Amino acid sequence: MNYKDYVKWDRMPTTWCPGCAIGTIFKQTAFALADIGLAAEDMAVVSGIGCSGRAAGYFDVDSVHATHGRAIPLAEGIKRANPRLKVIVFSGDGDLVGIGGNHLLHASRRDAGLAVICVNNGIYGMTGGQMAPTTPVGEKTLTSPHGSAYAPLNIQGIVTSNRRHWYARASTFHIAHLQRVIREAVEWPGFAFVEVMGFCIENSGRRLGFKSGHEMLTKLKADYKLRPGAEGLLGERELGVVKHDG
Ligand SMILES: Cc1ncc(C[n+]2csc(CCOP(=O)(O)OP(=O)(O)O)c2C)c(N)n1
Ligand SMILES: [Mg+2]
Repeated sequence: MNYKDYVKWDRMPTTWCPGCAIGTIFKQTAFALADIGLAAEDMAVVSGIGCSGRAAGYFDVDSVHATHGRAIPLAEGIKRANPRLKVIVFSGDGDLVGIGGNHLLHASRRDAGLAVICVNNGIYGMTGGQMAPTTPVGEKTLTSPHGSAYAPLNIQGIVTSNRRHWYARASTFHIAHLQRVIREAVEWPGFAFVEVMGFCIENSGRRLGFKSGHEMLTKLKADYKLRPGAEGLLGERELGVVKHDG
């Protein structure tokens, strides 16, 4: 298989802004699918609403663009109706962790057999850059002009609080690692969650003083380090996998 087999080329170019992180994550997902050699008829992709949520419409496989926050339960329904399918959720932090947060709690608790790829740009991007549960403390957004007063939700903590779990943190800059963990998430039989540190230049970065998406990519390179080995939870700025198959 070739990554091009998973893309609806007649829908290119995407609606994503130049310099957006989502395209990179979308492409690395297609690379990972090609690497596994997954046939289109053996999978489904589900997205929620948001810029990241547009991804479902660009994969050339059976896909659903769910209502806001409901990608995970819709995907779980597909999986339960047809357990043979690999069901992949590709959506944003606001969709999966904000409005859809309750579904994240319970699908991970039930160890639903889904691979969830979460584009974490720290904001509600599509609607203009409002503060999200993932916004770093002190960060200025459209709705926190003096900086967010709250610490972001600990997604790793939520997922790993379940006995059997699989969680990865990846970044849009570290693409070889990103592709590897997406592959592993798709192959994991239970609930697998990939938190991909991304960014949004137009509705967040410019407000923070960045001039281009490339500058934001460079910041990811400086901020995040790959963790060798697999002992314990990931530190705040570490990329890697935390799993327990028990
Ligand atoms: C029920 C409902 N509430 C609010 C909205 C408005 N809305 C559309 S996209 C979005 C935020 C999406 O954020 P995220 O999932 O982080 O995606 P991003 O655009 O950042 O990739 C919101 C609040 C909606 N479409 N439906
Ligand atoms: Mg977002």
